Amino acid sequence: MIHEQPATPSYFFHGGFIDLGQVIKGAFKNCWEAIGNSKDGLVEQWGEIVDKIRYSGIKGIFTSIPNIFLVTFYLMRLIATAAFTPIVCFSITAIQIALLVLFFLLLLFCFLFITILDMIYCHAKAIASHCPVCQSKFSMPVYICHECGEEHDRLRPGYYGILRRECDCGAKLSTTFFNGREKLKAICPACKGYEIKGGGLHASWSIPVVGGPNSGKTCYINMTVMSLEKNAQKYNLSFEHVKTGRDEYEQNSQSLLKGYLPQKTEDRRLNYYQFYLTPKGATKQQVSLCDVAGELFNINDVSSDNINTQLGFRYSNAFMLIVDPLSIPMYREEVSKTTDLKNYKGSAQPIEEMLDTFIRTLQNIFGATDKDMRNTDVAVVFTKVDIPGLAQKIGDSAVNKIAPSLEMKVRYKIQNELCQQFLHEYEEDNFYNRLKSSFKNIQFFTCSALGHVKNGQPFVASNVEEPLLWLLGNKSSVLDKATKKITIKGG
Ligand SMILES: Nc1nc2c(ncn2[C@@H]2O[C@H](COP(=O)(O)OP(=O)(O)OP(=O)(O)O)[C@@H](O)[C@H]2O)c(=O)[nH]1
Ligand SMILES: [Mg+2]
Ligand SMILES: [Zn+2]
Ligand SMILES: [Zn+2]
Repeated sequence: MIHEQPATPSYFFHGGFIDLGQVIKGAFKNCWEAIGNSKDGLVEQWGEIVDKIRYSGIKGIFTSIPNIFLVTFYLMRLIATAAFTPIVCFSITAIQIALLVLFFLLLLFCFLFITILDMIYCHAKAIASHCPVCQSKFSMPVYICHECGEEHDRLRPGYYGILRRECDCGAKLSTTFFNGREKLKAICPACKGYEIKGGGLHASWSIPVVGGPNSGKTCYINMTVMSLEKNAQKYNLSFEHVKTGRDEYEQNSQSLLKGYLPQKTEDRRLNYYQFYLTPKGATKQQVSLCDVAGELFNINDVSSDNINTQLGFRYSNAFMLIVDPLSIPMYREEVSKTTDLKNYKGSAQPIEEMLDTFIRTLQNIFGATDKDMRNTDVAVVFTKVDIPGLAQKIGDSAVNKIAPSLEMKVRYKIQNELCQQFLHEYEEDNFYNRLKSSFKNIQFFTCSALGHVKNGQPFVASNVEEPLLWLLGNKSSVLDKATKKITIKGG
C-alpha cells in the first residue's frame, strides 16, 4: 500500500504508464484514419460514376473515366491500408512498447538496486536514533522540506521517486543517504518534538544505568563522559557531546572538576546523556547513557512516573547495573568499624530489591522474553572502590595479584570470580544467582567515579570507561575494533 506523501508521484510509476497508453492509442488512431479516408474516397468516386451514367448514359461512361481511375486508386489504397497499415502500425507500436518496457525494466532494476542498497546500508551500519524526549527508537526520522517545511515521514526510494522526490512545493529532496538525505532537518517521528542530529545518519546505542538512590549513578555517568571527552583522541576516537537540552552534563562536569558533587537526581524520567564516540572514518556512533532517580527501582514505588512508564528500558541495547558496595549490609557494617562512611553516602536500598524491580519491569511490563533477557549484555559495576581496602578485595590490585598478565579474557574471568566471591562472602548470593539466571552475558567491573570523598580537590575517576566500552564493543562492530585495544587494564 502506498502511504500518501506531500510529493508528486514519480514519472516512472505514474506518468510513464499513461504515456505507454497514449502511444498505443495514437498509433491505432492513425491506422483507422487511413482506412476511413480510403473508404470515404472510394464511396464518393463510385457515387459520381453512378450519377454520371444515370444522367448521361453511354456518354457518362467516358466522362467518368477519371473517376474510374480514382475508384481503382482508392480501392487499392483501401486494400493496402486494411491489409498492411495495421501490420506496420502494430510493428511500430510493438517496437515503441518494447523500448518503453525495456526502459521501465531498466528503471525498475535501478529502483530495486537502490532500495536494496539503501536497506543493506542502513542495516549494516545499524542506523537508528534514540529520542531523549519521548524515549522511542526508530531508524527513519521525519524529514522536513527545506523550502516549505512540509513533513515527509517516509523519505526513501519508492512511488514518489527513486533517488529524489519532488515535494508539493517543487523542491527536490534526496531519498537516500548516498545522495544527501541526512542534510535535511530530521525530527523524531513519535513525538515530533526533538530534532535528530546529523539527519539521523548514525548508529545509536542506548544504555540505561540502573541502581538504587545514592548508589553513584550520576557521578559515574558524568565522570565517564568527562573521561571519554578527555581521552577519546588518545584512543583514535572522536568525541562530541550532543546538546539535547535534557541532561545536566555541563553543570555537573563543571562542579565535579572543582570538587563539588552533583545534585541528587530528582527526575523520574530517563535522562539521556548523549554523545558521539566514533572511530576515524566510520559511521557516527551515538551513545546514550540514561540516568534516573534511584527511587525508580524501589519495589513499593507507586508514583505516576514509576518505572513502568519509562519506555527507554524497552528500546535499550544493553544495561549497566551500578552496585554500591555500601548497600551490602554485612560489608557496610564491617567497613564502618575502620572507616567513617558518612562521606561515601552509602545507598540504603538492598541490591537484590533493585535488581528484582528492574527484571520484573523488563519481563512483565515490557514483555522481554527469556530469550531477550539471555541475549542482553549487562555490565555490573561496583563503584566507590576508593573505600579503603576494597581495591585489594575486588579492584585492580586484586586482579593484578592473581593475573598480572595483560590477557584481557583472563583478567575479565578473574574479575568475575572476585566479585562473585565478594557477594558470597557478604551474603548476597541471591543477588548473584538472580543475575546469572536472568542474563547470560554478564561482566563484573570495579571503578571509582570520584577517586576520593569530597575534600575540596577535583575528583579523579579510575576505570570508569571500561564497562561502557565493553558494552559498546559487544553491540557495535566498528567500536569493537576500536575498543579492543583500550579495554585492557595496566598490569
Ligand atoms: N568516595 C566515593 N563516593 C562516591 C562515588 N560515587 C558516588 N559517591 C558518593 O555517593 C553519592 C551519591 O552519588 P550519586 O551519583 O549522586 O548517586 P545516584 O545513584 O545518582 O543517586 P540518585 O540520584 O539519588 O539516584 C555522591 O554524592 C558521593 O558522595 C565514588 O566513586 N567514590
Ligand atoms: Mg543521580
Ligand atoms: Zn516543500
Ligand atoms: Zn521523540
